[in-house]
Amino acid sequence: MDDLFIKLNEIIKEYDNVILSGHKEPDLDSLGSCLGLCEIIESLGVKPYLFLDYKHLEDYNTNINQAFNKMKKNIICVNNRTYKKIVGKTLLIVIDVHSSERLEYPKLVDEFDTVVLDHHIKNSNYIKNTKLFYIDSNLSSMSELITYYASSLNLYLDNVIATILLAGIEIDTNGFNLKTTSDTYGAASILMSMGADTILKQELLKETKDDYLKRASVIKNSFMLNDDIVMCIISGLTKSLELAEVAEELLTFEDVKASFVIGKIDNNLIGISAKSLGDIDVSFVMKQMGGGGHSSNAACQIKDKSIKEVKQEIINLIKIEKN
Ligand SMILES: [Mn+2]
Repeated sequence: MDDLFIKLNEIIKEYDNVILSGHKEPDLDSLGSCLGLCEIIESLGVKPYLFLDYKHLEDYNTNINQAFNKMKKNIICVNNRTYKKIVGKTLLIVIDVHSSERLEYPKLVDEFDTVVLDHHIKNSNYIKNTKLFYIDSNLSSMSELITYYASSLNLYLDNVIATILLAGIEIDTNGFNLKTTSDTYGAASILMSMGADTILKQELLKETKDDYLKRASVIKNSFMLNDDIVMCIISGLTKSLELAEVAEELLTFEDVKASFVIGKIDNNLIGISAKSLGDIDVSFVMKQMGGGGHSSNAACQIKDKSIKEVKQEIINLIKIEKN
Protein backbone atom coordinates (compact mmCIF):
# COMPACT_ATOMS: atom_id res chain seq x y z
CA MET A 1 0.00 0.00 0.00
CA ASP A 2 2.85 2.39 0.85
CA ASP A 3 4.08 2.43 -2.75
CA LEU A 4 0.60 3.40 -3.86
CA PHE A 5 0.45 6.28 -1.38
CA ILE A 6 3.84 7.59 -2.50
CA LYS A 7 2.73 7.43 -6.12
CA LEU A 8 -0.54 9.19 -5.28
CA ASN A 9 1.28 11.95 -3.39
CA GLU A 10 3.47 12.53 -6.44
CA ILE A 11 0.57 12.67 -8.87
CA ILE A 12 -1.67 14.88 -6.71
CA LYS A 13 1.13 17.42 -6.17
CA GLU A 14 1.39 17.96 -9.94
CA TYR A 15 -2.04 19.65 -9.87
CA ASP A 16 -3.69 22.78 -8.48
CA ASN A 17 -7.03 21.08 -7.88
CA VAL A 18 -8.49 17.63 -7.52
CA ILE A 19 -12.11 16.76 -8.21
CA LEU A 20 -13.27 13.68 -6.31
CA SER A 21 -16.08 11.54 -7.51
CA GLY A 22 -17.49 8.37 -5.99
CA HIS A 23 -20.23 6.40 -7.70
CA LYS A 24 -23.75 7.62 -8.31
CA GLU A 25 -26.21 6.97 -5.51
CA PRO A 26 -23.26 7.18 -3.12
CA ASP A 27 -23.09 4.87 -0.14
CA LEU A 28 -21.12 5.57 3.01
CA ASP A 29 -17.96 3.90 1.68
CA SER A 30 -17.98 5.99 -1.47
CA LEU A 31 -18.81 9.17 0.42
CA GLY A 32 -16.49 8.54 3.36
CA SER A 33 -13.50 7.75 1.15
CA CYS A 34 -14.14 10.90 -0.92
CA LEU A 35 -14.32 13.03 2.23
CA GLY A 36 -11.19 11.47 3.70
CA LEU A 37 -9.37 12.08 0.43
CA CYS A 38 -10.49 15.73 0.49
CA GLU A 39 -8.60 16.17 3.74
CA ILE A 40 -5.57 14.28 2.46
CA ILE A 41 -5.42 16.36 -0.73
CA GLU A 42 -5.72 19.58 1.22
CA SER A 43 -2.87 18.48 3.48
CA LEU A 44 -0.74 18.09 0.34
CA GLY A 45 -1.38 21.75 -0.53
CA VAL A 46 -3.83 21.02 -3.35
CA LYS A 47 -7.46 22.17 -3.49
CA PRO A 48 -10.07 19.41 -3.25
CA TYR A 49 -13.59 19.58 -4.70
CA LEU A 50 -16.17 16.93 -4.01
CA PHE A 51 -18.40 16.20 -6.99
CA LEU A 52 -21.69 15.54 -5.30
CA ASP A 53 -25.31 16.34 -5.88
CA TYR A 54 -25.69 17.55 -2.33
CA LYS A 55 -29.42 18.24 -2.68
CA HIS A 56 -30.20 14.59 -3.31
CA LEU A 57 -28.05 13.23 -0.54
CA GLU A 58 -31.03 12.72 1.74
CA ASP A 59 -32.55 10.38 -0.83
CA TYR A 60 -29.77 7.87 -0.23
CA ASN A 61 -29.25 8.22 3.47
CA THR A 62 -31.65 10.06 5.70
CA ASN A 63 -29.02 10.86 8.33
CA ILE A 64 -26.18 12.01 6.15
CA ASN A 65 -27.10 15.70 6.15
CA GLN A 66 -26.94 15.61 9.93
CA ALA A 67 -23.36 14.33 9.64
CA PHE A 68 -22.46 16.99 7.08
CA ASN A 69 -23.71 19.69 9.41
CA LYS A 70 -21.61 18.35 12.28
CA MET A 71 -18.43 18.31 10.21
CA LYS A 72 -15.92 20.96 11.21
CA LYS A 73 -14.10 20.58 7.93
CA ASN A 74 -15.43 22.77 5.14
CA ILE A 75 -15.93 20.63 2.06
CA ILE A 76 -16.56 22.37 -1.26
CA CYS A 77 -19.07 20.46 -3.35
CA VAL A 78 -19.39 20.96 -7.09
CA ASN A 79 -21.98 19.71 -9.55
CA ASN A 80 -22.23 19.42 -13.34
CA ARG A 81 -22.49 23.21 -13.68
CA THR A 82 -20.21 24.60 -10.99
CA TYR A 83 -17.18 22.38 -11.66
CA LYS A 84 -16.58 24.38 -14.85
CA LYS A 85 -15.63 27.40 -12.73
CA ILE A 86 -12.59 25.64 -11.26
CA VAL A 87 -9.42 27.33 -12.54
CA GLY A 88 -5.99 25.74 -12.83
CA LYS A 89 -4.60 22.32 -13.57
CA THR A 90 -7.16 19.82 -12.37
CA LEU A 91 -7.03 16.08 -11.68
CA LEU A 92 -10.03 13.79 -11.32
CA ILE A 93 -9.89 10.99 -8.76
CA VAL A 94 -12.60 8.40 -9.15
CA ILE A 95 -13.05 6.26 -6.08
CA ASP A 96 -15.10 3.16 -5.18
CA VAL A 97 -16.01 2.79 -8.87
CA HIS A 98 -14.06 2.15 -12.06
CA SER A 99 -16.44 2.53 -15.01
CA SER A 100 -17.62 5.93 -16.18
CA GLU A 101 -21.28 4.96 -16.55
CA ARG A 102 -21.40 4.40 -12.79
CA LEU A 103 -20.34 8.01 -12.18
CA GLU A 104 -22.86 10.70 -11.41
CA TYR A 105 -21.42 12.66 -14.35
CA PRO A 106 -19.53 10.37 -16.78
CA LYS A 107 -18.24 13.25 -18.93
CA LEU A 108 -15.72 14.18 -16.21
CA VAL A 109 -13.34 11.41 -17.31
CA ASP A 110 -13.07 12.91 -20.79
CA GLU A 111 -12.19 16.34 -19.46
CA PHE A 112 -9.52 15.65 -16.85
CA ASP A 113 -6.51 13.45 -16.20
CA THR A 114 -7.93 10.62 -14.15
CA VAL A 115 -6.88 8.38 -11.29
CA VAL A 116 -9.03 5.36 -10.46
CA LEU A 117 -9.07 3.72 -7.01
CA ASP A 118 -11.47 0.87 -6.48
CA HIS A 119 -12.12 -2.46 -4.80
CA HIS A 120 -14.91 -3.87 -6.97
CA ILE A 121 -14.41 -6.77 -9.34
CA LYS A 122 -13.03 -5.35 -12.57
CA ASN A 123 -15.49 -5.20 -15.43
CA SER A 124 -14.78 -4.70 -19.13
CA ASN A 125 -16.09 -1.13 -19.16
CA TYR A 126 -13.31 0.16 -16.95
CA ILE A 127 -11.99 3.69 -17.44
CA LYS A 128 -9.04 3.67 -19.82
CA ASN A 129 -6.14 6.10 -20.40
CA THR A 130 -5.68 6.87 -16.73
CA LYS A 131 -2.74 8.42 -14.87
CA LEU A 132 -3.12 5.61 -12.35
CA PHE A 133 -5.51 2.69 -12.20
CA TYR A 134 -5.56 0.84 -8.88
CA ILE A 135 -8.00 -1.91 -8.16
CA ASP A 136 -7.83 -4.48 -5.37
CA SER A 137 -10.93 -6.60 -5.14
CA ASN A 138 -9.69 -8.27 -1.97
CA LEU A 139 -9.78 -4.98 -0.12
CA SER A 140 -12.68 -4.61 2.32
CA SER A 141 -13.55 -1.07 1.39
CA MET A 142 -12.13 2.13 0.02
CA SER A 143 -12.58 3.52 3.52
CA GLU A 144 -9.91 1.09 4.75
CA LEU A 145 -7.48 2.25 2.05
CA ILE A 146 -8.10 5.95 2.70
CA THR A 147 -7.69 5.45 6.45
CA TYR A 148 -4.22 3.99 5.89
CA TYR A 149 -3.45 6.74 3.38
CA ALA A 150 -4.27 9.41 5.98
CA SER A 151 -2.30 7.48 8.58
CA SER A 152 0.75 7.30 6.28
CA LEU A 153 0.74 11.12 6.28
CA ASN A 154 0.21 11.30 10.06
CA LEU A 155 -3.02 13.07 9.29
CA TYR A 156 -5.70 13.16 11.97
CA LEU A 157 -9.02 13.25 10.13
CA ASP A 158 -12.08 15.25 11.18
CA ASN A 159 -13.96 13.05 13.64
CA VAL A 160 -17.18 13.13 11.59
CA ILE A 161 -15.26 12.05 8.49
CA ALA A 162 -13.62 9.30 10.58
CA THR A 163 -17.12 8.24 11.63
CA ILE A 164 -18.37 8.06 8.03
CA LEU A 165 -15.27 6.03 7.08
CA LEU A 166 -15.92 3.60 9.94
CA ALA A 167 -19.55 3.28 8.82
CA GLY A 168 -18.27 2.74 5.27
CA ILE A 169 -16.10 -0.17 6.37
CA GLU A 170 -18.98 -1.62 8.36
CA ILE A 171 -21.36 -1.42 5.37
CA ASP A 172 -18.94 -2.91 2.85
CA THR A 173 -17.91 -5.78 5.12
CA ASN A 174 -21.43 -6.45 6.33
CA GLY A 175 -20.42 -5.72 9.90
CA PHE A 176 -16.75 -6.79 9.80
CA ASN A 177 -17.45 -10.17 8.25
CA LEU A 178 -16.83 -10.17 4.50
CA LYS A 179 -13.31 -9.51 3.22
CA THR A 180 -12.27 -8.57 6.74
CA THR A 181 -8.59 -8.89 7.63
CA SER A 182 -6.48 -7.74 10.55
CA ASP A 183 -5.84 -4.59 8.49
CA THR A 184 -9.58 -3.92 8.41
CA TYR A 185 -9.71 -3.96 12.20
CA GLY A 186 -6.49 -1.93 12.20
CA ALA A 187 -8.22 0.74 10.12
CA ALA A 188 -11.19 0.71 12.49
CA SER A 189 -8.81 1.18 15.39
CA ILE A 190 -7.13 4.15 13.68
CA LEU A 191 -10.54 5.72 13.00
CA MET A 192 -11.60 5.27 16.63
CA SER A 193 -8.38 6.97 17.72
CA MET A 194 -9.28 9.87 15.40
CA GLY A 195 -12.48 10.28 17.38
CA ALA A 196 -15.01 8.33 15.32
CA ASP A 197 -18.33 8.60 17.10
CA THR A 198 -20.12 5.26 17.50
CA ILE A 199 -23.49 6.88 18.24
CA LEU A 200 -23.38 8.97 15.07
CA LYS A 201 -22.20 5.85 13.23
CA GLN A 202 -25.30 3.97 14.37
CA GLU A 203 -27.46 6.86 13.15
CA LEU A 204 -25.76 6.74 9.77
CA LEU A 205 -26.29 3.01 9.45
CA LYS A 206 -29.98 3.15 10.24
CA GLU A 207 -32.38 2.28 7.47
CA THR A 208 -36.01 3.22 7.06
CA LYS A 209 -38.66 0.76 8.13
CA ASP A 210 -39.97 0.69 4.56
CA ASP A 211 -36.58 -0.36 3.20
CA TYR A 212 -36.30 -3.04 5.85
CA LEU A 213 -39.74 -4.44 5.08
CA LYS A 214 -39.06 -4.39 1.35
CA ARG A 215 -35.86 -6.37 1.81
CA ALA A 216 -37.52 -8.77 4.21
CA SER A 217 -40.23 -9.51 1.63
CA VAL A 218 -37.57 -10.23 -1.00
CA ILE A 219 -35.67 -12.51 1.37
CA LYS A 220 -38.89 -14.28 2.32
CA ASN A 221 -38.98 -15.64 -1.24
CA SER A 222 -35.55 -17.24 -1.01
CA PHE A 223 -35.18 -21.02 -0.96
CA MET A 224 -32.42 -23.51 -0.25
CA LEU A 225 -30.95 -25.32 -3.28
CA ASN A 226 -29.24 -27.90 -1.07
CA ASP A 227 -27.90 -28.03 2.48
CA ASP A 228 -25.93 -24.81 2.33
CA ILE A 229 -26.70 -22.84 -0.84
CA VAL A 230 -29.61 -20.44 -1.00
CA MET A 231 -31.21 -18.86 -4.05
CA CYS A 232 -33.38 -15.80 -4.28
CA ILE A 233 -35.24 -14.41 -7.26
CA ILE A 234 -36.18 -10.74 -7.15
CA SER A 235 -39.35 -10.01 -9.05
CA GLY A 236 -39.78 -6.92 -11.20
CA LEU A 237 -36.95 -4.67 -12.32
CA THR A 238 -34.05 -4.38 -9.89
CA LYS A 239 -30.50 -3.01 -9.68
CA SER A 240 -27.17 -4.84 -9.51
CA LEU A 241 -26.59 -3.20 -6.15
CA GLU A 242 -29.77 -4.70 -4.72
CA LEU A 243 -28.80 -8.15 -6.00
CA ALA A 244 -25.47 -7.84 -4.20
CA GLU A 245 -27.04 -6.53 -1.01
CA VAL A 246 -29.55 -9.36 -0.85
CA ALA A 247 -26.84 -11.95 -1.64
CA GLU A 248 -24.76 -10.56 1.19
CA GLU A 249 -27.60 -10.48 3.65
CA LEU A 250 -28.55 -14.08 2.88
CA LEU A 251 -25.09 -15.13 4.10
CA THR A 252 -26.01 -13.98 7.59
CA PHE A 253 -28.61 -16.73 8.00
CA GLU A 254 -28.07 -20.06 9.68
CA ASP A 255 -26.97 -22.92 7.38
CA VAL A 256 -26.29 -20.58 4.46
CA LYS A 257 -22.76 -20.81 3.10
CA ALA A 258 -23.38 -19.38 -0.36
CA SER A 259 -26.08 -17.38 -2.08
CA PHE A 260 -27.24 -16.76 -5.64
CA VAL A 261 -29.56 -13.84 -6.29
CA ILE A 262 -31.18 -13.41 -9.69
CA GLY A 263 -33.12 -10.42 -11.01
CA LYS A 264 -33.97 -8.51 -14.15
CA ILE A 265 -31.74 -5.43 -14.29
CA ASP A 266 -32.83 -4.21 -17.71
CA ASN A 267 -35.37 -5.12 -20.39
CA ASN A 268 -33.40 -7.99 -21.83
CA LEU A 269 -30.81 -8.37 -19.16
CA ILE A 270 -30.67 -10.61 -16.12
CA GLY A 271 -28.15 -10.00 -13.37
CA ILE A 272 -26.83 -12.54 -10.89
CA SER A 273 -24.92 -11.85 -7.72
CA ALA A 274 -23.24 -14.81 -6.06
CA LYS A 275 -21.59 -14.63 -2.66
CA SER A 276 -20.03 -17.13 -0.34
CA LEU A 277 -18.62 -17.17 3.17
CA GLY A 278 -15.46 -18.65 1.67
CA ASP A 279 -15.74 -22.45 1.61
CA ILE A 280 -17.85 -22.66 -1.54
CA ASP A 281 -16.39 -21.25 -4.77
CA VAL A 282 -19.21 -19.28 -6.40
CA SER A 283 -17.00 -17.95 -9.19
CA PHE A 284 -17.00 -21.41 -10.82
CA VAL A 285 -20.70 -21.11 -11.65
CA MET A 286 -20.50 -17.45 -12.63
CA LYS A 287 -17.52 -18.03 -14.96
CA GLN A 288 -19.28 -20.95 -16.65
CA MET A 289 -22.15 -18.56 -17.36
CA GLY A 290 -19.91 -15.87 -18.82
CA GLY A 291 -19.37 -13.76 -15.72
CA GLY A 292 -16.45 -13.38 -13.38
CA GLY A 293 -15.21 -12.67 -9.90
CA HIS A 294 -13.63 -14.39 -6.96
CA SER A 295 -14.46 -17.53 -5.06
CA SER A 296 -16.46 -15.61 -2.46
CA ASN A 297 -17.88 -12.80 -4.59
CA ALA A 298 -18.84 -13.17 -8.22
CA ALA A 299 -21.39 -11.86 -10.66
CA CYS A 300 -22.77 -12.31 -14.12
CA GLN A 301 -25.09 -10.60 -16.60
CA ILE A 302 -27.07 -12.61 -19.14
CA LYS A 303 -28.88 -11.36 -22.22
CA ASP A 304 -31.96 -12.82 -23.89
CA LYS A 305 -32.76 -15.55 -21.40
CA SER A 306 -35.63 -16.03 -18.99
CA ILE A 307 -35.20 -16.09 -15.22
CA LYS A 308 -36.40 -19.69 -15.31
CA GLU A 309 -33.65 -20.73 -17.73
CA VAL A 310 -30.99 -18.90 -15.73
CA LYS A 311 -32.18 -20.48 -12.51
CA GLN A 312 -31.98 -23.98 -14.03
CA GLU A 313 -28.50 -23.31 -15.41
CA ILE A 314 -27.24 -22.34 -11.97
CA ILE A 315 -28.79 -25.45 -10.40
CA ASN A 316 -27.16 -27.70 -13.02
CA LEU A 317 -23.76 -26.05 -12.62
CA ILE A 318 -23.86 -26.38 -8.84
CA LYS A 319 -24.49 -30.11 -9.30
CA ILE A 320 -21.46 -30.36 -11.62
CA GLU A 321 -19.30 -28.47 -9.15
CA LYS A 322 -20.34 -30.73 -6.28
CA ASN A 323 -19.30 -33.87 -8.20
MN1 LIG B 1 -17.05 0.34 -1.49
